[in-house]
Amino acid sequence: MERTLVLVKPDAVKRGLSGEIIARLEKSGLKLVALKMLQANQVLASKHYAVHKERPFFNDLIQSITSAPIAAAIFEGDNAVKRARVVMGATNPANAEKGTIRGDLGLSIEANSVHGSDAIETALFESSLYFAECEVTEYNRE
Ligand code: 3AN
Repeated sequence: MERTLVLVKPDAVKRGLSGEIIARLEKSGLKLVALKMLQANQVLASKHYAVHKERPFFNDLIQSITSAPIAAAIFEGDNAVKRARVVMGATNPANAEKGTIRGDLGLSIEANSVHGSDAIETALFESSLYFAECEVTEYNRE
């Protein structure tokens, strides 16, 4: 069974959209198996975004993800990585379709409300940054 890591980013937490974003993913049929709020520090954020280290926007990315709390979640389901990204929409809200999280709620490419893992291996790595194994639950969704 596939899992993916989702982060409700600071811009969305601050606008009171954590519940709505998690609800949209649940309503898509994905099963919520882990959930917490935290404020990421530099070390955690740098590990998460290490792949973007050479990009010009790296420092801004670290600054923004650590600027306020995030809501971290793991969703499970067949094809969870891809399905979560479809619900989220394109990275840049300007290109994201209406009806997607970023299309409806995203403010800009920096403040795009939500992060979702982009591959199964990335999801495993990112999930391990935010959750201990004992924090990931098992139950039958009805
Ligand atoms: P996604 O999160 O959709 O997989 P990535 O991995 O390409 O997108 O980018 C990671 C994050 O970096 C994005 N969520 C976005 O907030 C930020 N980002 C991506 N491209 C840019 C850019 N050109 N300028 C500023 N921030 C960017």
